[in-house]
Amino acid sequence: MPPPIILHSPQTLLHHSVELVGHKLIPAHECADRVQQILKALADNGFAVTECDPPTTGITKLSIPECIHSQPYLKHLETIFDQFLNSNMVEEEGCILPECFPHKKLLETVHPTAKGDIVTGKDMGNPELPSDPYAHLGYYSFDMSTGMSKHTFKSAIASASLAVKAITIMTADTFPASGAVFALTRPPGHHACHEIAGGYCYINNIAVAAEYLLSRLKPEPPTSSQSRVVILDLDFHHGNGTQSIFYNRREPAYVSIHGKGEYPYYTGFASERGNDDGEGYNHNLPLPARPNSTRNDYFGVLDTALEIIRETWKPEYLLVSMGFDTFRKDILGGFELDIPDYKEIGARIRALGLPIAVFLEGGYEEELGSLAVSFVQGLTGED
Ligand code: OKP
Ligand code: ZN
Repeated sequence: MPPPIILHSPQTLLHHSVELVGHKLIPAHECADRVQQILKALADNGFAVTECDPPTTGITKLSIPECIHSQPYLKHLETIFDQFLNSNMVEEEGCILPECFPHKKLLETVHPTAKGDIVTGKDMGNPELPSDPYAHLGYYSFDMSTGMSKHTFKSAIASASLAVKAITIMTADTFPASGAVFALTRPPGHHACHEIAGGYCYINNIAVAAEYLLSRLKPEPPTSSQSRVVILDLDFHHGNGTQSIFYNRREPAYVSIHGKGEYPYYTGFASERGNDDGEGYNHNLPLPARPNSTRNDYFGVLDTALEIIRETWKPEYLLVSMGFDTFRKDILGGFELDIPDYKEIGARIRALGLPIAVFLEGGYEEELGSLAVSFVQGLTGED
């Protein structure tokens, strides 16, 4: 198999942020250097990378459907930093963080029907939103790790555009039947809900990609228990955003392996199986973080996930949220996985024999480049 087509856009490097750890404000672990490390390691190992910049006009310009992110949310992402800047609430080079969130329990007495939780991703009732920029920032985010700076929106759009580009490539007639494409999406996406940013994520890249892919398939719905598109989420953290966006739908189906009881804490339980048409099409496989699970445990759970995909959902396409924060040394996560294990993961995914599009999520250690190379070698079928 030829190596995966690897996609990168320089505009994804513009975003920078800070995060609150305990009582300290530090540069965000999610930084541009992550992609630089991956690019360097790929180049050192002879893998070619295709550079693309997002088209700003014309029919190829990115359009994000309402079912993925609401228009008011996207407008917020586009304008909030400049609102702070114009009110002298931040400097040009600075970064803004939320102050106050519309917590479910703040709203339930006045909005009894409010379902403001990140499990379902449903709107937080409908409180009147004051014009104060802080009211907007808290309304549209769920944590203190998702600050915004001057070019955050531009990078998020470039990232989602790469994701769409990956689908265009994967669905081309010339694409090999079990080939792969790997989009170096940054900022990541899997925590971003319909109207909430969080976990370093602003636009849900894989959700935008999945919706675009489905819109290109013939409208005929599959029979029986099939789902033509499956999302496999291998980041250490549960992809609450992806889950919530598709929770009521059969396509795409969602399966995730993630640290049990870890960030984002309130989602990712095995009991979350999907609703309505989506019932049974959401599958969470939580696994205790290291040192409370072994490498063998991990590969056992991976095989379970692959079996569900192969035997139950029988998709035509596989989309992968790939986080390298499952690495044993990762600062924000970790299972007992070492560098060569990513090659094995790549090989097992490839063995499904499906066209595969991979999207970068987390991974925060200095070995990130080696982890990505190992994974790409596995996808390529190198031994
Ligand atoms: C994003 B992804 C310190 C804790 C950091 C955010 C973790 C986000 C992970 N402030 N919390 O899934 O890799
Ligand atoms: Zn993660």
